[in-house]
Amino acid sequence: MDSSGHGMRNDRHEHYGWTLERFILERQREIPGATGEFTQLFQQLALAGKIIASRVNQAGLAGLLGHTGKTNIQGETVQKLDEFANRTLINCLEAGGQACLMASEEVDDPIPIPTRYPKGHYVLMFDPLDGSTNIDVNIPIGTIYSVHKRISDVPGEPELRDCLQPGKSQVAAGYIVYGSSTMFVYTAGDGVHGFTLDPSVGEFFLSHPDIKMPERGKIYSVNEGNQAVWSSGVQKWVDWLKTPNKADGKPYSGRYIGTLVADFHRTLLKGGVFAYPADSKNASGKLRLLYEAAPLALLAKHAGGAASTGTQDILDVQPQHLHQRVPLYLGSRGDVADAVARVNQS
Ligand code: AFP
Repeated sequence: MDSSGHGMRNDRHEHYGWTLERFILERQREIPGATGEFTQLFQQLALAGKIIASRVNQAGLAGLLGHTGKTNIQGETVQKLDEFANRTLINCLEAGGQACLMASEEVDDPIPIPTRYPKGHYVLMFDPLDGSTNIDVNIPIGTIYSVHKRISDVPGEPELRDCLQPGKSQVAAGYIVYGSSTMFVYTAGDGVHGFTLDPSVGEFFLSHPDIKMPERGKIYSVNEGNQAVWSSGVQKWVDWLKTPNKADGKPYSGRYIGTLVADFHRTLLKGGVFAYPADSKNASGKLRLLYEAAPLALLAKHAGGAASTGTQDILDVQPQHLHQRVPLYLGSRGDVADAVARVNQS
């Protein structure tokens, strides 16, 4: 029996047949009073992921490359696949009866559930297609999602404050990465688990149970094109990472994909540190708290890693508005601790 208590050994053959749905269902059965609503929410998320993966794979053939001509609330160009992914997530989740409110990187305000559908307890926030500037060049992209329980009174309409909860209140979070294979990774507070899509069967199968991030890694991931606008603390930290003065006499290796999901997926499996620091042009960095930093911080925490703004645990940050940005240092616990100590030195 492994640490999950589910009688599964860390042996891929032992997992064969364990779909995402079965895995979540079995875990929910162990929770007294669980209604199945959470399992159904994840079925809908997985369905959206499969539809988006299928379109991503065919994008060059289906006329889905390129932009729509619109700009989103972030001032970024909306790609055709951004719009498709956003619509797919809303369509799959609004009718299920598990969500009461949604929010998306692509939509200015919270997205209500149409009155014709029942409302559940969950608040779902997502970045429908992270890394969209990489779509046209066939580099991995992803979907990030964050799940909270509503805090406003029932009955009554859900409110903005249901979205503006700190990361530590998330009941689940995860991502879907559309890479050389499509993977669905999630945590509901009991470990971090990864599932790989078998496109011939159309199911996500358990492939990476109970992922643990190494305590330290050998890779740093940051956009060094921003060096001129970094604080001297950030510059010195990155210089230190590149200096061969570590215990093994080697510098860290640099890897930067420019899709947060893909850079995080590598960091989760191999360890190291990803950063998008504040800089003199963007006092809060670039990445969004609610549907980028906070969900990945929850995954990092439950895999043994850490996430910080440089001065505060990401999971403790109280959001003030929906599309708030936040500086981010994310990854192996030891590497994030080094980053926090060094970027704060003058
Ligand atoms: P896009 O979705 O606009 O490509 O932005 C991706 C992203 O939000 C995140 O996925 C990357 O880590 C980060 O921005 C890359 O930003 P830079 O291009 O400034 O390095």
